[in-house]
Amino acid sequence: MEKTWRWFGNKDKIQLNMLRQIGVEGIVSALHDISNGEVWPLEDIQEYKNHIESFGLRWSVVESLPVSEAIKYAGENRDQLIENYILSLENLGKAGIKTVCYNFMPVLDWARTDLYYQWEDGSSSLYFDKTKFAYFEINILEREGAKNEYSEAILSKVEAIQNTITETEKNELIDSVIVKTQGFVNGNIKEGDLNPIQKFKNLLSLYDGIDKNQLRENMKYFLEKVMPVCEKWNIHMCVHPDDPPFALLGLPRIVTNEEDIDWLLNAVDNSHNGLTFCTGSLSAGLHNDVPAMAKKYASRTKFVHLRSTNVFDNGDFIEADHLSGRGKIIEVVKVFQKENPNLPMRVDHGRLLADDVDKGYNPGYSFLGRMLALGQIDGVMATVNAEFYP
Ligand code: DNO
Repeated sequence: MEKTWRWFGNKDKIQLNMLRQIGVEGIVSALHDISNGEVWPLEDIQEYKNHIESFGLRWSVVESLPVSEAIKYAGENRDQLIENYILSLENLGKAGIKTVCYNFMPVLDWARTDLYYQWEDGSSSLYFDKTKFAYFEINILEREGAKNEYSEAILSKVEAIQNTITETEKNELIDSVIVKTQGFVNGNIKEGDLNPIQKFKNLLSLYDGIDKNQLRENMKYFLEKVMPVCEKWNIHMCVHPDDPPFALLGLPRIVTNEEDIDWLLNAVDNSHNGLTFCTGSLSAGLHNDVPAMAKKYASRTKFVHLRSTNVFDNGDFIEADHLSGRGKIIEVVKVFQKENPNLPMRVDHGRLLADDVDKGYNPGYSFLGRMLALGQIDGVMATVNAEFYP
């Protein structure tokens, strides 16, 4: 697979000249300064692409061209927003960029409660603490009905948190769940936004009355509209699985398991309607057998994210070392190296290691942590290649 790296543009603390030295071939990026819903102008795309190429790299994948909330909940202006999306795709096509990653998760792009969960060796990683998340939605968001979705055991722990949590810890939790993990991926809430909780509640209310079937219909509507421009320019739309792949905050989730993926690939049965196969997101659902899914969806997979997780009995999950855990990356690499050795792949989420600390990297996007993972996966790919393509 092509070794790619997610880069957040010139504001990224990791600069392009650092990447070729560690074996990176392609860049995964987006025009992060353009607001969600606006058209990406051809000149801006071209300029960004030239900049990447001047470092001997290529712009392999767009991640993400964000799907505006109103497209997902079918707001009044959805056709205009889809029209803008099509124009952005047209411009990407003209510039020769053919792989576009996006997601169809309502409100929250991805969810973690801890950004610096300490490992025994002093490094840290992202973590999803189910009890803290329950506390967030029950006591901070005060979401109606949230309590009914948790077991007695969790509810009593939530009460214990309520009795001991400090104001600082509370703000940190809000920041982790809806601010720090969202802004840098063009999510709904950014650092510096006033009253993020109220803003978040307003966003949630946009989905009142929208169930799983309705969200599926909205996704189908969107995909059917964008397929013609994708066919024209041979662009692959690659939906990212929901992270984590289970229901949260009472919102519908529609890319969580085989049944969902079968539905979406069949609903718009066009090879340009493809998948971002994210071993990390899928592995956080105990219902998913990741290597089996890789085999099943190999031909519709157009982009790969490699990371892994371990899920605990209490419902928490941690980002595992890339070669261990439920992601079963070694097996997955075998599947994709056989199917399509040119597939763009990026290592996803690394730990914060050694000198990474205090560099101010975006959560999950450390330098040394990802570099270590890329080295590990490079080794796996070389071993698999030696077997398959001697
Ligand atoms: C987080 C990422 C997500 C992902 C988008 C794709 O690290 O996995 O932000 O890029 O959901 O649209």
